[in-house]
Amino acid sequence: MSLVKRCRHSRAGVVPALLVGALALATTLVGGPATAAQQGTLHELAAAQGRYFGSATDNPELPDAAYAAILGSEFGQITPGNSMKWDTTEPAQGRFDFAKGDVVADFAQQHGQTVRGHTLVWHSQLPGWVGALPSAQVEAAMTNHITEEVTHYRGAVAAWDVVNEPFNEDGTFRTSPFHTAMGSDYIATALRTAHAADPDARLYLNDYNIEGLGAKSDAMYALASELIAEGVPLDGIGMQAHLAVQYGFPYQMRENMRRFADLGLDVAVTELDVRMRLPADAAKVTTQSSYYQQVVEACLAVERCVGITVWDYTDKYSWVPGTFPGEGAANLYDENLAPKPAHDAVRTALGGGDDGGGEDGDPGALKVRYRNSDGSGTDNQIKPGLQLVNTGGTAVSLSSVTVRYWFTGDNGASAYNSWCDWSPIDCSTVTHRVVAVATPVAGADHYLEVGFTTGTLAPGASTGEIQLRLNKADWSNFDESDDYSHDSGTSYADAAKITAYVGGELAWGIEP
Ligand code: 9MR
Repeated sequence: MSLVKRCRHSRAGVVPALLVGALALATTLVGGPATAAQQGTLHELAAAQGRYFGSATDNPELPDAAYAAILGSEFGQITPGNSMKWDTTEPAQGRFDFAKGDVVADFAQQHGQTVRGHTLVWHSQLPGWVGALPSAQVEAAMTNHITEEVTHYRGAVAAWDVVNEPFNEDGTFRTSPFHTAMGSDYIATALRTAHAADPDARLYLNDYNIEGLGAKSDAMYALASELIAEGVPLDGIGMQAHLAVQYGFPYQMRENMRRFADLGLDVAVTELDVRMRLPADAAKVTTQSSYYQQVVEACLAVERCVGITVWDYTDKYSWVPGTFPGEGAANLYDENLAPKPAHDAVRTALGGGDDGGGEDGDPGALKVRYRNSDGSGTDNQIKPGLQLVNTGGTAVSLSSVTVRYWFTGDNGASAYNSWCDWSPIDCSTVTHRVVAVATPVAGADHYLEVGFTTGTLAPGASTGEIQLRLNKADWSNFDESDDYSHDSGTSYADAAKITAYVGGELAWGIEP
């Protein structure tokens, strides 16, 4: 391993205090909240709040230069998704192989990041030889494995998930070769062994579905209380937080974190992602953003919550589609590495400005072009043709964009229908609905809201024409002449009275 132990490089905006042990201590790591709020990376924003913001990564992803650039700059902590697990590090008894884990640790060192080691003792990704051992030999194999791995990464790994996923959903202990051989004592033994190998590493128990109050987190709470009472070296609880929009937000996450903190433990969100059934739509994307935001808010509300790690930052390398067929879109960046609305929600929750896609604090450089495709301004339909153009230098994730065409309903029914008739980006990716303006103004008591379920607009690119149409449910006529966004031009031109938003923030045009 080429790591220079206990010595890390700093990078712009992060002082060298991002050292071993800083996971627990992270206090003022950047110049000041005002600067961070303007321009900070996710990690710098988190660091200004005394937290870290990290991502999982995996060896096959690191040669992807665009991916690695964001991983190395936006995040202050990384977790190897697979390469420190037992099947990789000790595939045959006594034969240790840390080559892949070292690649991740070296990446972290080069980018001034801390490492969460994942994971020492787990029933899964366990090489066959462990399960085949006679019970009487399992404890020695486990303690040897922990000692070798933790010693190897002394000074390079700040915190370890010593035991991963010890519980069943009902709070009973999960069966594993370790539990079979030692009963639940294997957990204390594992923690003591890890502590002996690296007294400076922060030692965690990590599990999923323990984010909210419930039977499983109660079991973790009881175990943690017991271990503390017995003087077992336990520093923190890792809450994986693999959430899904269709299952709701964990019940009272903040309270749950707080009760562990009240035991004197650190809490970390270790594997955050928020999946959904595909295809994504505006409602799911909004729910997802809100879940990400609520996790950040919960962590910031509990002093002992030391940081948040997302389980990789991009849909490009998510574990979700492979495990839950038909689900995905779980991460902060899309498959083209463009930030999604959830990214903006996290930034905002961390106290930063919503940058609407990562462009220097700007909500996004977009413009709307419009032509009137309606031969009559007094019939029962309104037919705007729209084009969205990226005028900036950074890709914009279309799922973070909405557009509003403002008009008046001219009495008649209050219910509307809207249609996308044709677009080269495919109408199935275009969402549209008519929304009543809460406080109507001249020229606008409604707007047609257009959104996108997917897609990325590269710098300079246009969506091409999106042919839209709307009518009242009673098919009564409009008088379009006084509509705020209406223009009689039948060729495409920039339209300042049609507004566009990135991550909910005005990015183009003037509202009525
Ligand atoms: O991200 C990991 C994925 O690449 C592996 O195929 C998978 C195998 O179990 O493990 C994934 O990571 C898991 C983590 O180690 C523990 N919590 C659940 C994670 C997602 O499955």
